[in-house]
Amino acid sequence: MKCAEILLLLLCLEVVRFSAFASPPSTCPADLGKECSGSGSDEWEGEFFPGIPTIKYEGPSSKNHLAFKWYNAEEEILGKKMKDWLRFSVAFWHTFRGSGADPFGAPTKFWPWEDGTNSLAMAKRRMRANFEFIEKLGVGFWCFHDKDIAPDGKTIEETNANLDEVVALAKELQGSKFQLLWGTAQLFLHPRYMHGAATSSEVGVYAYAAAQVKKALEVTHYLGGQNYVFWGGREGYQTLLNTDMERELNHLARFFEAAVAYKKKIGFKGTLLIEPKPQEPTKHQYDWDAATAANFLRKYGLVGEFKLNIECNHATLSGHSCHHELETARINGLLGNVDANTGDPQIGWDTDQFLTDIGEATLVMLSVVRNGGIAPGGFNFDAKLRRESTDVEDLFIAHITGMDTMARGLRNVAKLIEDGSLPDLVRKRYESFDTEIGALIEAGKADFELLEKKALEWGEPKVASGKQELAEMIFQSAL
Ligand code: XLS
Ligand code: NI
Ligand code: NI
Repeated sequence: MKCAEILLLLLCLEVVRFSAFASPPSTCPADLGKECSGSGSDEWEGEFFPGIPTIKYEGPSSKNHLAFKWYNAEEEILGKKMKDWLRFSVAFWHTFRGSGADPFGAPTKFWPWEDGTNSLAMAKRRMRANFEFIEKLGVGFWCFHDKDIAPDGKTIEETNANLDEVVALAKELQGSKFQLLWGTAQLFLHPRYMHGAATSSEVGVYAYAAAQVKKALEVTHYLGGQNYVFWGGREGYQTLLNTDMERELNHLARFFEAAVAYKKKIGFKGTLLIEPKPQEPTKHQYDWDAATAANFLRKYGLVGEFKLNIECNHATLSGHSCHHELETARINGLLGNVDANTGDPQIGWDTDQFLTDIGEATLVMLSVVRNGGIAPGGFNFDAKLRRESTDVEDLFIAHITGMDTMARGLRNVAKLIEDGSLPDLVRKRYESFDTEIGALIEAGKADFELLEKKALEWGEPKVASGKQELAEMIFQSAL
């Protein structure tokens, strides 16, 4: 391979990693600190989405692709309005910065309001488009990374000033109608973060990341954010041969402690969330899965300060189901938010597709209902259009299907609860523990001598069928 070809290949590989975070055909990529100029004005004539009506609920028989068939925001299910169970949120980075680029191809999305720049004017225009979008879609929440919404300046001060300008507009557009589900700092695109941010081997990078998170916490607080997310984009390693894992994990914990202290200092009441992911972009990320993150929080005495943001696609990458990750978080009192997306069974990476599998959505909602809901968390659509989907209306269709799928999941859980045979089956499996000796075991009062006495008395125990197929039959009949 010639040198130029190798360079091109490397560049392409970069594009896939950041495709969700890069701007559409831009001469000035986000976060590279270049000076960018756009058309100079954030004005936009008329609507961003002309011809798209406010999306309404029309019921399962509707053939209108711009209507909800299952999601009826005000309808009460299991004692709560659907909108309060689901608390849907649009992810700014996918919906407004997703370019459609992949390792082998350039961006494909050229939204009419984009002018091809990463200017401040463009950032403001995009923010206006965001609020028109969520209003028409009937979603109450949005999420962002600092770098999605405002261009970098030449210095930290200039970057912060740009962010302040866009955030002031966002606050105005939010009004009292919309809420920020969560904010986060993007600590993975810029080359300075190539070894990680809080786990970088360079102290200057650690400090830079701290300055960035400090600012992101401030603007999240200013926007009334209900949560703040830490996804450790490059907090991990490529090889242990050059890595002091113990030292890096200690640094990560110190970083989180400092974030907790600063949150308290500024009076931010939102929940801090860690979003586990096993790998990609690094070979091994420290927040591998829910159990690993829970263990980390316990080791460093951070339980009580953090919860988890479970992303379904990350769950499958870690070799678990989303249901497993949600249950692990739930039983540890750590279920905070869901990044509602899914992967592809044949592609082993974070494809960030909208979740459209009704069975999967029902399993997700089983955990959420058992948890009594996830407020102040919600369902953030960390999902993007396929590269080949290039119509503006595709943005609506994707979200509508994602929302309808979760709504069907919720409706199915209500059916399962009403029917009662699945919880009954589970309860029956454990009923031998409802006995006197079972209660002693569960209370931690049955020692080995007592249990040996019982075993001698009872002899060979009878073991009942697990009834898996029956459980599957009951589950499936609710779909
Ligand atoms: C990437 C993550 C990211 C976080 C926010 O895989 O899902 O999008 O949700 O930084
Ligand atoms: Ni995510
Ligand atoms: Ni992800």
